[in-house]
Amino acid sequence: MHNNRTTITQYIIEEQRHVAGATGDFSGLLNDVVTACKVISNMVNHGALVGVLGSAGQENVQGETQKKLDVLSNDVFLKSNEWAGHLAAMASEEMEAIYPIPARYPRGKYLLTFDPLDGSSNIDVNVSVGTIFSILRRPDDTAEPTEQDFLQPGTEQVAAGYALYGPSTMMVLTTGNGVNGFTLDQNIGEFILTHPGMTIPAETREFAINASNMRFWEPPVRRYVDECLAGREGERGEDFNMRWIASMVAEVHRILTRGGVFMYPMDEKIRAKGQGGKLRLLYEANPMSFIVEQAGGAAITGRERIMSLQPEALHQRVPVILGSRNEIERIQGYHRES
Ligand code: AHM
Ligand code: MG
Repeated sequence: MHNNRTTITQYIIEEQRHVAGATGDFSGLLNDVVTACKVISNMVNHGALVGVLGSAGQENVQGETQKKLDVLSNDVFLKSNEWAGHLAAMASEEMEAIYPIPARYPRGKYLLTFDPLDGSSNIDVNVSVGTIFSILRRPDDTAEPTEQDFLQPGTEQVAAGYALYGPSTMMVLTTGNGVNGFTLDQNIGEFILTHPGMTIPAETREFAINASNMRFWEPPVRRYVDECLAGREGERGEDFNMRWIASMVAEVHRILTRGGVFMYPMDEKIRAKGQGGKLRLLYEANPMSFIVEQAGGAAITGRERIMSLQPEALHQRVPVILGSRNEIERIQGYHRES
């Protein structure tokens, strides 16, 4: 029975065969990333179980456990990906500075950025979390890797993906040739291709936004959401459904599965903090935009395409509005009119 199933390893190697001049470096790197996600999946299951069962002193222990899981996941990613010689450096949402590959290992031509445990505030309530990653080519093979090397627009990404630690653990991947989804078979410890050629329906009647920020929203976002909420009686003439998981990986996965719109837009509260948005360009916005666009959707800041932005800093934050193409075009139109 297993012979009829495509494992992620097999998929990665077969993909590589279509790339002229491929050396196996990229396949090796993706395999290491997959291994890291399997280890994190295992840790998350264990951590959530401890959290759910804890009673006395739950808050303290939970607080520490959660923090520990963020740090542990980060460490797993570093350790899994530093040794093989495919990378020159890594950058993570959890680390202030970039992580050049230590001198005891060979250095390769790729750069890896990641958010090791996105939505980690959901851990203590046993709701889905995920890992997001992106692979870039190193612009200059000779010099010591620098932060500047990572400041490439999203259009330069070689691959991006996420692992979703939900009721089942899934890995969703793009190498710029569509989007494929894999489910972890816990019995054999392998991701199996279960969702080939994932596409986002262009039409949707479902949106996701943290509505507690409504009073801070800018007019175009308010206009869009007001119309959705007006439903059948309003301008759209149809009822809309709403979801908010507070776990971007789970939201994007839902959109890849049945369509929808996800928004973490610019608002007055974010602006007052002097930030450019809530979500990080290099670890969250760009990889998710690459996946969403490859699945036929769209991803914008409001006015601009996210993947066209020239990053200015490693931890830069941007507004994110992504999902079903027709709705995103409508929201972009509202921004242009305002
Ligand atoms: P994190 O990287 O610190 O986990 O934050 C990112 C998460 C996203 O997954 C999610 O969309 C968002 O933060 C939720 O924010 P909020 O709690 O404001 O609704
Ligand atoms: Mg995050």
